[in-house]
Amino acid sequence: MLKKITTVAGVVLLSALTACGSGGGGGTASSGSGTITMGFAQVGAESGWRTANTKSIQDEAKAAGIELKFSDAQQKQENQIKAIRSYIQQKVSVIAFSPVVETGWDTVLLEAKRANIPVILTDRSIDSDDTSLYKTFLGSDFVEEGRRAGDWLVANASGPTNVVELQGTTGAAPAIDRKKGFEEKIASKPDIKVVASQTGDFTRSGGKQVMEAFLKSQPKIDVVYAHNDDMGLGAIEAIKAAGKVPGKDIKIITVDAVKDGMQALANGEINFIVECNPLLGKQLMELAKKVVAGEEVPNRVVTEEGTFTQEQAKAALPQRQY
Ligand code: GZL
Repeated sequence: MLKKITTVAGVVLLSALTACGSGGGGGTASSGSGTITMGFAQVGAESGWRTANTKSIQDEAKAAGIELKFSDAQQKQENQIKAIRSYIQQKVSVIAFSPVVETGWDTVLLEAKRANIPVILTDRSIDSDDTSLYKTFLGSDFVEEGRRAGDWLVANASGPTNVVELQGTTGAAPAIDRKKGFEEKIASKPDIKVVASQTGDFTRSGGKQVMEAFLKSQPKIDVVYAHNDDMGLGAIEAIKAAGKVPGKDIKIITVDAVKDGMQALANGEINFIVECNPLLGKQLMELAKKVVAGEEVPNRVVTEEGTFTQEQAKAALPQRQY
């Protein structure tokens, strides 16, 4: 009995000591075997882009030998904050997350800082005056993505052009910035007007519901500008149900370039896609190793991405990873 209890106690004690021994004060905490542990708080699983982003992070953590603790917040900020607090308590080596919205992070990130656990922002950034709360931000330039969408429309619109906009999640950096970049560019052509703009929350169902309402309320719609492919694909369903031809009667511009979006582009139902690269995993793990080792990293790491026309989509589809 004693041996058994000792063994059990021994195991508990050993694992506790291992955890405590390596985790004292966080920061360089690891699983005890020198392995880096990363706590990742993901936004959710709202879109094809997010699915590809999650796979990239999980695959690249494995490839890098980083022990990944992963959570899905179902697009709720309070769930991301809970996950970050849990990672702090577990004394992970590093925390990474994609902030679902730009604001409301200072308190929990201060807790991570006081626990000496470095934080990396990935995909989306935060709007905070205190840039000491995170080591770096790895992700796209969403304003530039909006500009690219606006540039295409300015080059391809003729005469009065009514645009309806399907915005991403309210308060999210990509929604705020893609709107900003697009408006900056179409301002050069007063004939182009955004006659309606509403959030579809980056989901296919959200895009479909909002587009159904726009089709009922707007006498003339020439273009849909959707902040991601999934909302654009939902809009296609609504446009077809209204007896119109997507890509012809109503032109569609989206952002992401995930496989379903690229297929619709190749089929002529979408007219132009601005790429937003979700494959951030490899860069994230390289940054994490540097940050845990106390090495300097750039404040900002911008991902490479392009744009696609219908012809370019046909050529690119066979090689697309996501
Ligand atoms: C952009 C990312 C956005 C995608 C959407 O980096 O945050 O969130 O464009 C996703 O598809 O839902």
